[in-house]
Amino acid sequence: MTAEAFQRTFGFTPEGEWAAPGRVNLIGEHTDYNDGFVMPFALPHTTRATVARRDDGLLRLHSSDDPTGAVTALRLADLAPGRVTGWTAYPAGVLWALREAGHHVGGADIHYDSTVPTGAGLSSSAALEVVTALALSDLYELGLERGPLARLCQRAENDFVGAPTGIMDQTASACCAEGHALHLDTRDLTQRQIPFDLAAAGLRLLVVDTRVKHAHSDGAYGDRRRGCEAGAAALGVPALRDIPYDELDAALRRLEAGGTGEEVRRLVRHIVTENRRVTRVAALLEAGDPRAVGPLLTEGHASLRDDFRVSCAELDLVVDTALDAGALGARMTGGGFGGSAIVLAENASTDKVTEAITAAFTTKGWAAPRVFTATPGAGARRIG
Ligand code: GAF
Repeated sequence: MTAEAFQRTFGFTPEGEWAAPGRVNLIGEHTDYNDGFVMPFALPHTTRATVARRDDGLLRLHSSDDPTGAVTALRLADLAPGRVTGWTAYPAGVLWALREAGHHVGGADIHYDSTVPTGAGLSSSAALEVVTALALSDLYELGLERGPLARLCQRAENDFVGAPTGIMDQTASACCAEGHALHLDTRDLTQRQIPFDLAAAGLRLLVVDTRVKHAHSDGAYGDRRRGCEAGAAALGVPALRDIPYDELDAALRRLEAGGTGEEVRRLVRHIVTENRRVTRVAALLEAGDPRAVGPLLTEGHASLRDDFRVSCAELDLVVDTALDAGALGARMTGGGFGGSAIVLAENASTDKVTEAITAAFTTKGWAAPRVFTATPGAGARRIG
């Protein structure tokens, strides 16, 4: 119980308890910083926060998952980008972003615990940000809507922590609904909740956490982002979202004729084809045909591997092995360079697929991946 852990840590009773989930992205990768479409769903795994307000301008943070067991105390007046490092930068960034946006937020004591796997590309940091923002919005009666709350958390991550991410993960954690995938237009933040009940169709979605995170991933994310922006600028559009699928070939020819290199042209092709895959997956799910989603997942992986170049040997091995073992489709999910892959499979073949993946990792001499079935859970909420 986090309330008991709060009591043990701070010596008094918290005012309430909140939860925010991690996410899996079904389709729409690296499209969110191109004003494009994404379709994540929330995991049942959550980060929980028990919270009490303080009136002395102090923020005290403690987490069951922090092996040091330390309570970090920060003065709100001292919060500034780059000044806080480690996991406490995420909640501190939320406090900073709230105050930057003009909200009257005082101090807080917060205890966290989490079942969201960390370093697995399943948005444990967004869950940490969103649960903090929701708790403070409720306690300080800020009345933040979920969309602006997600934006504020993105600001914390971009400007305080210094990671140039898009809006997908925070919106997924804040806005997803149980039993649904969230179709999000990252340009205007319009949302559609799409029923996503694979069990009813005799299917399962496996998450395969490779347990690797390659060191260059952070820098490579920024490189891809800059490459996409260069592509949009060369095409004279505000964002790659503005290149329709049926104009892709012409756009690529124009880029080549104008001297834009192959690397940027490949990034453009991924974003334009990926936006179309999101639209097609949404249509298939809405038409009640989830099996047909499989090949689009696999196509998305090939595009991320060959065009966007953010996959790695471990993710490719999961995808190839799952397909060989009879999966309907598979792809990496999240930013890439490690983290997790997803596998869509018939109920009856999930054991075979899981065993094949584990065996393939053993053959390579790699640690076994962690595999679980993902069901779409609820978005952030007050739980106590
Ligand atoms: C990471 C980022 F945080 C997201 O904004 C998104 O760009 C994703 O990578 C790739 O789709 O999770």
